[in-house]
Amino acid sequence: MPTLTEKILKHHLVKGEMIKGKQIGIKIDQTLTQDATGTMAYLQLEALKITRVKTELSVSYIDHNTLQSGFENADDHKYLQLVAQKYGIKFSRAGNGICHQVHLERFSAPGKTLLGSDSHTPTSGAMAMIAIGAGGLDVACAMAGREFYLKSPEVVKVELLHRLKNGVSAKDIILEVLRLLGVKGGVGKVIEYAGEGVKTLTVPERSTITNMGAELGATTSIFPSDEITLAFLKAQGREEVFVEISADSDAVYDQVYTVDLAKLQPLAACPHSPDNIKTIEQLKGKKIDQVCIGSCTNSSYADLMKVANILKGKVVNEQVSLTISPGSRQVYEMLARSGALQDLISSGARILESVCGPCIGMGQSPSTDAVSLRTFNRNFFGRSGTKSANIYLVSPETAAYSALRGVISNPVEAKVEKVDFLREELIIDDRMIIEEFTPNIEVVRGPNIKPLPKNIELEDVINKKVILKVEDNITTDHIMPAGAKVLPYRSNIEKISEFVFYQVDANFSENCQRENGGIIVGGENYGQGSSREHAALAPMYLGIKAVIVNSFARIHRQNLINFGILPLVFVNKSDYNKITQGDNLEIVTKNCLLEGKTLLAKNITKNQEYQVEHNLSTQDIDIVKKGGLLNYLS
Ligand code: MIC
Ligand code: SF4
Repeated sequence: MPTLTEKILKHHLVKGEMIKGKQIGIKIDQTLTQDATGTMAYLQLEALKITRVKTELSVSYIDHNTLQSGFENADDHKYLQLVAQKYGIKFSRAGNGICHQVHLERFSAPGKTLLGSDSHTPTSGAMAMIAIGAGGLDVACAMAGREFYLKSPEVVKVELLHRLKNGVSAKDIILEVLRLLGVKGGVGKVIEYAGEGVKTLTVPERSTITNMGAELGATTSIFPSDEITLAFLKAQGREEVFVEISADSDAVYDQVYTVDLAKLQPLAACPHSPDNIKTIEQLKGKKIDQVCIGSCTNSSYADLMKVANILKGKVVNEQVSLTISPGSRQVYEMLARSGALQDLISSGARILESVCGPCIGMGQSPSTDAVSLRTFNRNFFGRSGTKSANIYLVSPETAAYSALRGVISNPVEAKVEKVDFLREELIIDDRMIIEEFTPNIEVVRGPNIKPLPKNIELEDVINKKVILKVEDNITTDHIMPAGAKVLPYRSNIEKISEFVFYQVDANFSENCQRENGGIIVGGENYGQGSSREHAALAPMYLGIKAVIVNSFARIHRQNLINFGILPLVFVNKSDYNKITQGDNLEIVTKNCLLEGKTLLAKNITKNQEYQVEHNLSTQDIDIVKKGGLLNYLS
């Protein structure tokens, strides 16, 4: 009867019972971090005072901050390399590839659990893993051997029928699922793929789907392991980790959706949300200025070979700038060996490093009002670095074909033949992954790596101004933007806090300092997107005590708890409309913050009262009361 998700969770269950919606603690087998979230995660690991990581495998990747115009990133990388060596963590050097792509290729293993300080960690769900994104502190705790807490999820089945037509790709499948479920349709759920269509998809194709399941707000997404999984592992020289694992044939799901692959057509997510889906036929002919191919969603060897086949012998349209970022060094080398790199270069494509690059706003910000087609997973407002730009998320085929024509074009018309890339022998070379354990090594911190800020215990009465009121679907890119200007300060909370909400309200940080903190009020799905705990840590530093919204995204809510900020939800959603920015709110927590009980938020300015619920477990209440998880554990 169990689903695949239930099988793996049950096998790893160490705390609680698997009752939907109730908190459970699971054992984490593997962790991953990347450099933009990693410095904080490892500063936190150091505070946990262990001598060696207790997981089966932990990997630290350098892939986000690699454009260096100052010393900050270089210092971070040095720190990360030393700290990895001190605690016995594998270290994937800059240039080796994007964490999710490399992890999928070199470390993913069916039936295992993976926790990563990056929201796209579910990429490895393509290999039948329960792979979950979380804040750095949760990942640090997992490395220290602590179980990871989550709400026992609902399981949604997406049944895939038939096979894709030429020119239609895995990206179109996940865009269709996003059209069906929306950006908050996956909250509290795991999305399990099943059906005859599964066998028609290779592991990299499956990983495009599980990767972008993050945009559904899902806890994770997962495919069963089968002969396709085994073939991938064999090609990677790692067949010894294979186990066959899938849902029972009579498994019971909370919801079921069906996608007929044969009927799918190329799709695009239009500005500024991954669920704003239109068909390419509807958008056809729209002039474009830029095309970016890559990111952890679509940068596999198979993806880039499809791109090379489309570009071969042609030149990119003169009005378009095309960049390509291979997902890993393996992909890059394979492109070179096969000769496809030559085709890409000849076409005028600008080949970038094997890193996140433009996806996180590190370079390639589009020109004013530009239309940019990207094979990435997020087109949130301002994320590209240009507020007036319009970003469309598409498949590699659509991106490449459109780059040639200068307008959005339907790749079905390109008539590119399907190629079976698994038949080629892959280049396997792990020399860019360092594995050392030197417990006595001195860990050097550059001047931009500041000590962790500490929170105080929760006050008995929170009496603060609503310092900011925002609408639905606020992303962590709104709260704590990334990009070339801000990313170098990920290890310096005092400095990075100057940028909190600055695209929404340029005075936010100053206002917090003047008012000695405050309360934030928001709508639905507050905190969607990235796992960056800086979106909780920096507001904590600025004195934010509570966030009251109509609903939260999972990772951000947990990050708020981890840093001692009360996450509250309006019992009556319409109360959101009654509050004005600047109102004074009072919330009594002493003797009132109890499991299963609601709290009262009094609007002193307007003489109103609102019921708010916290949905915190007893453990989470203790964590918030102490001012966060690190205080709780020490
Ligand atoms: C992202 O895609 O938004 C990021 C950058 O990878 C983040 C992590 C971060 O902010 O460092 C994520 O997805 O969690
Ligand atoms: Fe990197 Fe973009 Fe993937 Fe985030 S979504 S890990 S920034 S490639």
